[in-house]
This record gives sequence, C-alpha cells and structure tokens, in this order.
Amino acid sequence: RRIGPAFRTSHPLASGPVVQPAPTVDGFVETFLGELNYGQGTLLSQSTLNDQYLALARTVRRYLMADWLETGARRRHAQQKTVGYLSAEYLLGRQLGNNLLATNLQDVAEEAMRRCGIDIATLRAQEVEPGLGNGGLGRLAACFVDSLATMDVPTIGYGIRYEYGIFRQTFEDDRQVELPDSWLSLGSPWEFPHPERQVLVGFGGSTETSTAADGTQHTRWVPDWTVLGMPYHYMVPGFRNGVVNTLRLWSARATHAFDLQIFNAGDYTQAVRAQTFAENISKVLYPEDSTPQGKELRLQQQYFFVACSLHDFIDNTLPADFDLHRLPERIVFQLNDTHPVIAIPELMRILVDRKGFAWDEAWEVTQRCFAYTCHTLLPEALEVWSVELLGRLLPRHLEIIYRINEEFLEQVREAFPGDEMRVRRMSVIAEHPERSVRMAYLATVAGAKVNGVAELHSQLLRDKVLPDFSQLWPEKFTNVTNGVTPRRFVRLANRRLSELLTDTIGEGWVTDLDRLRELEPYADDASFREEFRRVKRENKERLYRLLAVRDGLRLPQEAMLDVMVKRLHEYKRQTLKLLHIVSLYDDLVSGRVAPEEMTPRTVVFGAKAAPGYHLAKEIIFLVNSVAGVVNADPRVQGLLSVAFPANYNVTLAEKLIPAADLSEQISLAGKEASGTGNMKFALNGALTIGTDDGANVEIRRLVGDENFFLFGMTEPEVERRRAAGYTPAEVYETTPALRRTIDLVASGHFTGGDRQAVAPVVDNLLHEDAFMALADFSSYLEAQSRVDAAYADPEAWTRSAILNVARSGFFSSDRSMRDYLERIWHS
Ligand code: B1H
Repeated sequence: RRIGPAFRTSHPLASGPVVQPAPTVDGFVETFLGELNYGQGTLLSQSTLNDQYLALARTVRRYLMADWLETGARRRHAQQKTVGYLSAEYLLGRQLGNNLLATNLQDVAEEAMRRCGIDIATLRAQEVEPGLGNGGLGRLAACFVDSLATMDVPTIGYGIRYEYGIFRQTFEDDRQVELPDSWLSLGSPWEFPHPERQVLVGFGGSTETSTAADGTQHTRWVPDWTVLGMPYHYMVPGFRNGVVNTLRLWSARATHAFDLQIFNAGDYTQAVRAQTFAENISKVLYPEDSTPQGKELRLQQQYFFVACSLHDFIDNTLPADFDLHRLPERIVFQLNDTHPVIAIPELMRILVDRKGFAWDEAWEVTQRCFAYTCHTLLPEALEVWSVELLGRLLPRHLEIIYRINEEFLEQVREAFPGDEMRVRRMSVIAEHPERSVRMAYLATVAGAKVNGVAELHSQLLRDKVLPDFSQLWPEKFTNVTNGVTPRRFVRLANRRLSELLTDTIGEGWVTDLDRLRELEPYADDASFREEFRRVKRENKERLYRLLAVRDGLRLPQEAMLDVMVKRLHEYKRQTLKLLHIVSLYDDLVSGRVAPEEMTPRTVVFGAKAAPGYHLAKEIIFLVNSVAGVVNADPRVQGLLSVAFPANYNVTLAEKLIPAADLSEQISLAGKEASGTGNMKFALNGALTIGTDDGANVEIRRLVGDENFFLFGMTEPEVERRRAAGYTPAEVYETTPALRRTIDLVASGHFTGGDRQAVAPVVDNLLHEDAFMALADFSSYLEAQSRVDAAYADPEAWTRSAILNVARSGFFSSDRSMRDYLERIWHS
C-alpha cells in the first residue's frame, strides 16, 4: 500500500547527498539553536529544560540522518540477506548518550552546550528511557541490534511501540506500588512515524474454502475486525562506522472503515469506543517477566506486531517483482522466545492463501525463514495458547497449525513406528489440562535452528525441555551464549575505566573486546592497580552522589559494594541474599563478631516484581524492612548498610554496575538460562559470587576459579536432592546459624514486632522453598566469608578484578552476533 509515486524533480539536492551539519562546536550550536527556534518554537532565553533536551536530541538526530539514509539506500541496492529480529521487547535505555557516543560528538556537544550556558549533564538527565521490556530478554534484543549495526549486518528490529513501558516502581510503607510509565508524554525526539507505511491487520471472523474447476481447494480468512499498524522508526547507529540500521516498532490505530461504519449508524460514542479498543493493542507492556499469563490482549499484541512486520518486509521492503520462492535468501526471522512464534502460521497463510503457493512449497520456504531462541527452562514460562482463544482470534492460523502438526506427527510415526506415547508427547497440540498450542514446539518444528542462551542452558534445553526433538533432529540444536554491548555498558557507563583501558591498550577494545586480554600483564603492575582502584572509588562516589539526590540515601564511601540487581523472582533467590544480611547483622549485634573483624559492606538491591506476583512483593517488603532497621541501628553504622533504590532500570544500571565490587548471581542451579547482568559486572571489574548456573559457568571458566566465588549445589545435585525429597524445615532444624537468622526475621524484629507481616516469606521458606535457598545457605555463607577475607587484601582483590575485565571479552554481544551469523543465519 504505497501511497503515490515518489516525488520527482531535477533539483540537484533531491536525491542526496543529505547535507550534514558541520561536526564542529559552531556547527553544533547553530543547529541546536535552529532546533530550539524552529523545532520547539522558543528562544534559548525562554526555553525550558525540556525544550533544550528536545532540541539537543533533534540536533544529534540530524548528524545521524545522512548515514541513516545512506545505509538504507545501500541496503536496498545490495539486496543482501537481512536479519529480521522479531522481539516483543526492546529495553533500549536512554538514547542521547549512546547516539552522541556513536557519532563521536560527545566533546563537541558538551562544549556547544557550555557556550549556550547549559550543563549537558542536566539535559541528559531529562531523558525518560524507553522501557519497552521487562528485563534480560528485552535488554538482550537492544544489545543485539547495537552489535549488528556496529558490524554492518543488514538488520531490521521489529517490535511494539508500547505507549506505556515497564511500570515505574515506587515504595509506600516499604511495599511496591506501580505507577504508569508515560515515557512519551514530554515528546519523543528519537522516533519517526511513517503513516504512509501503515499496515492493515485482521482479527476474528472465519475461514471460507472454495473448490476451483480443477478440483484444487483455496482457503481464505475473512476477519471480522481490523486495526492499522503504524510504524515508528528508530535509528540504531553503529559505533562510528557510518552505519545506521532501523528499529521498526508498531503502534495500533483504529481503521477508518471500522469506525465509519459505526459513525454512519449514528452512534458517535460507540465509534469512539471502537477506536479505544483498537488502540489498546499497543497500549501497555505486560509486566510479567518469565510467567506469561495467557491473556487475550497479549495474543493480540503478538499477532499484531508479527503480522505488521511480515507484511512490511514482504510487500513493502522486497522489490515488487521478487520471487518469494527465494525468500530465505533475503530474510531470516529470529524469534526472540516464543512471543513472536505466531509468525510461522502467518507466513504460511501469506504464501498459501495470498500468494498461491502449494502447501509443501510454502512449508519448504517457511522452515528456512525462521530460527528460534529459547530463553528459559521454567515450565511455567513455556507459552501455550488455548485452542479456544486461538480459534476465536485467528481461525485460519489455528487450521494451519493443525495441519503443520498432522504432517509433523506423521514424520514422528515414520521415525518411531508404534510409539504413540512419543507422538502424544511431541504433539504441538496439548490435550491437558485444556486443549492448547505449545508455542515452543511449534517453533522447534518450523525453525531451521533452535538455540539456548548459554552452554549449560542449551544442554538442559536438549536434555530436559525438548529431549524428543533433539533426538529426532540433533543437528537443529545449537548454543549461542548471550553477550552485552561494550559500547553502552563499558564505554558509555564507565568513562573512567574506558579512559584507563584506552590509555593502556589503545581504543580498539570498544569493537574488539577480546583485546581486553592485553590487560592481563597489568594485573601485576602496582601503579596500574592503584589507577584501577581510583576508577572504582570515583565511580562509587558518583553513585552515592546520585543515590543521595535520587533516593535520599546516605552510604559510607569505604565499604565493599555488594550489588544484586535483576527482576524479583524466587528462583533468583533475593531471599538468600537477605538471609546473609540478617546473619551478618545478627553476628554484629549479638557480639559473635567484633566490629574490627567485620569487612564493612554496603548491599544494594534493585528489583521490580510482577504486579500480580504476591510472594515477590512480600520479599520486596521484607528487604525494605530489614534495610530500615539495619540502617538505623548505631551498632552496625559504617559496617553494614542496605539500600534498595526504587525503580531499577537501564539508566540506574549504568551507574550501579561500574561502582560494584561484588556481583550477586545466586540463582538455583539449572534455573537461570543465562543472565547478562553477570557479564556486565565482570566487564566492569566486579568479582562474582555465584552458583554453577547459566553463563556463570562460562564466566568462571574464563576468569579462573581463583577469581570467582563459587557456591551451592550443581544442577545434577539439585535434581538428586529433589528426588530424595527436600524438606526445608529439616535444614532449618539442623543448621544453627540458619535457625538464628530465620528466627530473628520471624520474631518481627524488622517489622516493629509484627510477625504476621513476615509470615508469607518465612512460611514459604520453611515449608516450601521451591528454589532451595535453605539448602544452599551454609555454602553461601561460607563463600561470603571467603569474599570478606579476599576484600581485606586490596592488592589481591584488585588483581582479581583486573583479571575479570581482561578475561571477559568473550561476553561482547559482537561475539554473540558472530556466533548467530555462523551457526544460524548463514546456515
Ligand atoms: C528471560 C524471559 C521472559 N527468559 C516471558 N524468559 C516474558 C519470558 O513477558 N513475558 O511473558 C518476558 C521475559 N526472560 C531471560 O532472558 C532469562 O531469564 C535470562 O536468564 C536471560 O539472560 C535473558 C536473555 O536471554
């Protein structure tokens, strides 16, 4: 649905090159003032901070525009294979700093603002980050598109432009309260709406099958309602390489046809309501991390963005005469978890119903166009959609899924004759407790490749989650260990460390992180260690200044900074960390440990709980309660402090991680698919205390046992323990230190004597403890005393911290992208 022919003229500037503003302070000032005057309609002397921020953002945008247009033209011309990254979440973080970094305009912009009498830091602080994701999965997508741009890989990131991102967390009486994240309300200078590229998406209705004269059947879906998808484009700049890729996020609009009908019937209010209904689809991000709720609106979101994206690529991106039999030569859609898996029957529908492909031909093409990344092992996180709901919302897609399944099960029967149990186990359609579609199975059947996100996870995926499939198709399964972008999480977040690195080994590390290896010899250089400690200290000072202003927190400068930031989930075991804090506190106040024997610590938590996850919210309450009592107790002043700044997000992560000494990665073995925070901490010179889980396994192997604090059961030990019948009360009874700790919490000591208030967490630990925090308690405390002893020797600690940095180059998302290219996208 292209609207009108492109405007044609013989004017010499009509087809470029785009005139870029001069990359000088003068050029920047001039462009900035122009944006302020003509874009914001104000004068510098009368402008608000928000005016100035918007003008600054639009100025930076101008410097990227020529490269964006050029990259687009180059891509159209070259007609290379494109990566279509399909993700319901992109946790981007603030854009201004990243885009200044990418264009190498940081110093120019700073000086230009100074000339205008503006402190650029104040403007940076104005930006509300686009929080269009829950946690690791969404942030991973943002790291991946950054790396793909830096590596000049043709990529379109497809997703949803939620009007409200992840909720803003506040605490009231120590309890989490959620507020809407209206991130768009003060203007959104980084996005470009493209109404001319809107796409129509159908829902509901029924299917009709007709038989042609030659006997062939043709099926057609007749939806009974439609919405429009409006794309908003975001720039994804590579690091100083002239490449700017596109992130295309879809926003739902009501169709004219839809409300006209009702308007004509004279029902104005009903028509307006219809508009609201349509626009609800992209209204809000579902805040459940790892536990999808199976809500109808969520399925609508998933189909909405996937239908828009496929249509956009096939009908509006490929040349009009493109032969779709060759589609796999031009696109590979990477499915970021099961959220976009409905794209599989959608592509079949497009090819068979709309483009006239025979079923087998379409299936051949479809299987080569998709690959699936699984991000979990938790059974409750494996998405299923009830057949009832799918049939009502997407009747044609349900038919297609049934047929895919029928043909797949035939294949299983051929490979394993007489094994009907196996056929039932492998069916894409589950029969109990309710007939439903297993989206991970559908993705595995249709995808060319299936990958997990860390070595251990990929192995458990093959052995535990999809064993029948890996037996049938061993070559389909592979691993790509996650990574993080060194641009945002080192170069931007840790400017001091970056300068030290560049002064020492040159600046190549920013795009070739393996070069951090060259740092290894400096671990033995006393003056380098001194510099490294200065960087840490300054980062801590910066963090504490921020936390004082942001959260009214006052923290001691000297203590070890021990950080646990991630979503609140039982399997991640924030309660285990809490038990450690309480036991340290108890040791001090009871005199079991003398003040001078204690290694001073400040523990910082950051975590959002899904709003409906009651136990997680009780854990937040307990952490805040303990923090209140510990921080107010003069007996532990300067020795133990606990901070829980509200609303942990990417922006806060960028301040916290560079300051941390100790990184807490303490999930029950076999539960954390990978973790990516763990990588960011190691790269910024924190040591990890962690279980043998997810990417911790690989971090420990790379940095060396002596530079990592390992504790807890291994995954097979967890399995054996569970099989033997795990009773947490028994551990409590037989472990005196644990008993004292839990008793102190249960007594109401931290809740003003209120025992009821702590009962949900305490009872759960004693009688359920699904993630075996009590079983790992002793091992964890023993590892923490090793941490204390190690921290007491600053030279040895710094040496380990430097080696963590030097040996973590593997965790660049650039390496992850090379692995995807090699193992998945080029195969
Ligand atoms: C991860 C999710 C997730 N795994 C469902 N699964 C969601 C599942 O909205 N939902 O319904 C949202 C998110 N997120 C995380 O992915 C893993 O827990 C981490 O271990 C991993 O590092 C990250 C990136 O692979």
